[in-house]
Amino acid sequence: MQQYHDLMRHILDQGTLKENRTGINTISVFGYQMRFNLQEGFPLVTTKKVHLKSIIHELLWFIAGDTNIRYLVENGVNIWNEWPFQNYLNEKGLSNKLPKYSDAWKAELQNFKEQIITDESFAKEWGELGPVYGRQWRNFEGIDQMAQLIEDIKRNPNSRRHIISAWNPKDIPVMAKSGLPPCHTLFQFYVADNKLSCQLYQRSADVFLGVPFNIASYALLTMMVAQVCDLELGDFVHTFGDAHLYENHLDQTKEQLSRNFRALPQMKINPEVKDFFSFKFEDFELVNYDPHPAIRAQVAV
Ligand code: DHF
Ligand code: TMP
Repeated sequence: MQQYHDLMRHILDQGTLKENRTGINTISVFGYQMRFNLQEGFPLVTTKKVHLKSIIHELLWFIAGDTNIRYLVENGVNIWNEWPFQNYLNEKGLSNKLPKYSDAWKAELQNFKEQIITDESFAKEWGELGPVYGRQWRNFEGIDQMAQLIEDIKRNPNSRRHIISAWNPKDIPVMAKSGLPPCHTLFQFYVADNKLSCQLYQRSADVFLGVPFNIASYALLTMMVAQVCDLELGDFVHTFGDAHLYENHLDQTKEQLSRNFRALPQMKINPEVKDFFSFKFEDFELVNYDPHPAIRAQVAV
């Protein structure tokens, strides 16, 4: 995880102060690349505890083509709640009455989550993030990019066209309403020496909160594709546009940088699964993960 720490240090040393739509400023750099050899272990950050369960469920949710937070909330994954909740407060005219993170706001969020789980029509109306990742991966203007990609890798591994784009210009204004235009924008697979590599272009990266999730998610996706295509593991290459640290994450970042690395864990995937769309949560097991304690930080909505 040296590379992740190098990125945080690089931003602290070289970053420029920048304003953005969230109201919390960042220090930011433009253009950066990391590379993880997936044979060296599963690249899950060890200098703070990262909640892998959320990452696995989120990835399975993308792959299923789902864009409603209901599946996530049902499975105890709360990483996407605040965007539809904010939209709900705005539409109901409540956003001024409930200051963010106040006790009343927290109680209303709890109530919102319960309604998402118990009331299907409420979930349909308020839990939808719009045409985000799941939709674009599985149904980009009618194209199932994910299914085509798996077939193409099997049939023509040497192709230089193994690409999935979540960036659909027509849908960007709709996504901006209840969710976010995709941060992990485009990814490409590459086969050489019977090994599968993946490169992600991430246009915008919250390096303290989002990036540990993004690395683990794409590492896992690469392992799943490799398994169903009978390939060995190569590299995950992570390329960034605007890579930033929010100002309210700087103390946490310095705390994390003061910690020592630990050995990477291993990810075990049920070897029986040969159909990409049949993976279930129970097919994944992380072993030997011994991280430092979690470090809390607030996400900029
Ligand atoms: N907006 C911003 N500003 N940053 C993000 O990283 C981000 N990520 C999104 C959506 N919008 C975003 C989706 N992914 C957390 C991690 C990833 C994520 C959203 C939120 C997060 O809050 N992680 C905490 C708690 C994890 C948990 O409860 O499972 C963490 O400490 O890692
Ligand atoms: P933006 O749309 O204004 O760029 O804001 C998106 C923020 O969310 C930005 O800080 C990047 C962050 N983010 C990640 O780092 N990883 C993710 O997977 C997602 C969805 C968002």
